[in-house]
Amino acid sequence: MDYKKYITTRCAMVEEQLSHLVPELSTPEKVLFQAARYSLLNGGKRLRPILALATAESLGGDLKKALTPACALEMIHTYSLIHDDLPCMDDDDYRRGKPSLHKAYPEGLAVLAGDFLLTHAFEVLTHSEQLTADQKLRLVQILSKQAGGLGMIGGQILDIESEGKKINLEQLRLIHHKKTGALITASIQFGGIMANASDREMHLLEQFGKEIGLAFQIIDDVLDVTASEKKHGKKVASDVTNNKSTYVTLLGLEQSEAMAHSLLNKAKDILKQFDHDVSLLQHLAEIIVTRNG
Ligand code: GRG
Repeated sequence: MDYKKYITTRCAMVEEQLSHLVPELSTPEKVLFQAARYSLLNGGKRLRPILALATAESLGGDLKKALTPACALEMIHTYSLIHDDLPCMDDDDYRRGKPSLHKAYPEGLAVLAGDFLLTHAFEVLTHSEQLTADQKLRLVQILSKQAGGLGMIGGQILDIESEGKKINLEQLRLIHHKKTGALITASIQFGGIMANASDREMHLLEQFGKEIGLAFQIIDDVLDVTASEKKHGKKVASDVTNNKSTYVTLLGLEQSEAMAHSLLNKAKDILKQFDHDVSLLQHLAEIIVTRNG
């Protein structure tokens, strides 16, 4: 399989569907939709939807049916970035090389655009005609748990509480598991639900998601230090200037990369337990760990 082509084609499908799900309006609410589209259609990697689609396709699910749930994941991801950039959070002026939403639009509108994308993710999930009622329920359960108070938002709170404090590796692992890993795990679980995976497969998918979710964040910490400002779309080493503990500040670059590779190996071992051909997932996991931007 041409993996590069797989990513490009799925990325284009996701972007087309996102544009359809959050359209340009001519009603009085149009500025809200415009602001949401500014962030949503602003050239992210689309990692989470691609992981969901790849998991669904690898396990025999239907690509078209999986598209809207995959987009719901990207809406949640985008809302988290919009809110994370706000002055009351990380106060980042740039995202993906462009002004953050609250810099391009009034701050209150940025808050509301984030709120809208969070709410809209659940609306599109429950309206998705091609899903069974059971699938919709399970997707809503997974997304609300992984993005919620003990998942992504919980991770953000732990992160805020840890600022300026010395934390150990175990505390940092927990923050990353929740803040970043939970939504990546949800993406993999979404693929399983769309493919009607067995309980055993769902369990394996969850374990796989946890390993690559953490590996993704460790590499993000590494790239924060090593990547150029242009490639990463934000100030280099912003974690360090923000006085945040990261894998790199706790372990150094070399050991952080080694840890990400060790997680990748664990993830690959989990994939070996599937009866289906899951080589696509293996390659995506490798890309996550070896990426340079
Ligand atoms: C609910 C306010 C709020 C925050 C939740 C997820 C999160 C916590 C904040 C987002 C900020 C952040 C740096 C999270 C770590 C995860 C991460 C590396 C996000 C960037 O994801 P990519 O690289 O982004 O997939 P693109 O731009 O490619 O979509």
